[in-house]
Amino acid sequence: MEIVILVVVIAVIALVAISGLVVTGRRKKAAETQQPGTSESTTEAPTRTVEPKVGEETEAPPEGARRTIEEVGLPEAEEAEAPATAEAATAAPEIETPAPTAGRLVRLRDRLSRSQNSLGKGLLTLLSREHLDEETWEEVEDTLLTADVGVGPTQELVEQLRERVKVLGTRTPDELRGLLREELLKLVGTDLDRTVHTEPGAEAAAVDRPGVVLVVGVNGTGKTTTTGKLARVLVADGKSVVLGAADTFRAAAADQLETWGTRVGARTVRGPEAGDPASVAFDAVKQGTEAGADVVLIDTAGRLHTKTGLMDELGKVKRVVEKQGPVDEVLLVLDATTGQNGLVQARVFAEVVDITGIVLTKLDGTAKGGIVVAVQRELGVPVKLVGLGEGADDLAPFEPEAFVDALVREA
Ligand SMILES: Nc1nc2c(ncn2[C@@H]2O[C@H](COP(=O)(O)OP(=O)(O)O)[C@@H](O)[C@H]2O)c(=O)[nH]1
Ligand SMILES: [Mg+2]
Repeated sequence: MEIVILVVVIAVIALVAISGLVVTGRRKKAAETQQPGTSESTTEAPTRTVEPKVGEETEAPPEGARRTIEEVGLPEAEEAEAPATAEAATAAPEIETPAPTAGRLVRLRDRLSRSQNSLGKGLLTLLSREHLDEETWEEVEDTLLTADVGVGPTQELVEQLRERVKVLGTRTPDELRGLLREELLKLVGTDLDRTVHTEPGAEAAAVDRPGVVLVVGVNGTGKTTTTGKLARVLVADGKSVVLGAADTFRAAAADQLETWGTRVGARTVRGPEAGDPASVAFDAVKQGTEAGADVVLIDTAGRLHTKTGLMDELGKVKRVVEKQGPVDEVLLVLDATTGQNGLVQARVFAEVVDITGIVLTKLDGTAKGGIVVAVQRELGVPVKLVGLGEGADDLAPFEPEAFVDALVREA
């Protein structure tokens, strides 16, 4: 008898629970698309609710939370009713007009010379000494090394200067300035191709695809900022841009990129938090191609926690994108203030992907501009862009002459 009552009670409870699930189930449908599979098994749930915190460097994001390429298509319904579109209907977002890009480095050179002046001034002061003895040359060497020029290039420069100063005999400050300018320019290099390749390669004529740029680098170096600034540069040049938020490690990263995009009217393709970066990158290129965009810029996560993790992820992003066509430019973003550490990072990234250009950020906050020379030597890849501040238009094409002029110009 008691057993019968017990069975009846359990049955009633079960019925109530099931009907409750059905009702709320409908309401939760949208939410469930964001966390696929949470209802299929409760035993696995705890691993899925572990979400990465900002700045956390896990070796591998929780696999369970990842989506496949097909699944990424799902959130479209949510996107349709996203506040951004609703906003657009009520008040068109204000689209900014970025500053022209020509001659930016010259306009921003004050930022550069304020921090770099010590290098040029220091060298000129030393070279103006009446007697250039061994000790002075050592000081010249130290000055260059302190500015992160690197051992090899420093020795070359000192050798050249010694030779030319000897030939010069008497030295006027102007002569010295000219000489130093020439020699520094040789080190920086004037014949490298510093164009950021945002145009699709020749093969694209048949396929009609956008140019694809991949932005890589360690967290905090300025990747997202640079991607945003670059989008502005391209928009200012009359191009249509689609952004890919392949840093899926934290939602804030995609938001940050989207904010940059919205400001210039560029669309941002994003995926679920902790989703597969490669599928977001794939989607961005796909959507960019369908929309007939000129350029797709892909921002990535830079967790340099383990080299293998990075290799797997970044290598995969590139490979997956390449299923639709080549990547036209791989920009490595380096924080100029990190000095030698930046060079170590550069080396690791170069092993993972073929870097085609370097972006040196935060040159406004360091006197170690010599890193331009060192990193080019290290990777055999030119510095193409420099970041000179946090402002939206503080990204400049790297021009060797303007850079060296800023180093040696009279204060
Ligand atoms: N002063 C200065 N700050 C920069 C520059 N580029 C980026 N930043 C700042 O560096 C911080 C990290 O940038 P972010 O783009 O989020 O780095 P990410 O983690 O590589 O994507 C932000 O506070 C940026 O404003 C630059 O050229 N100069
Ligand atoms: Mg970022």
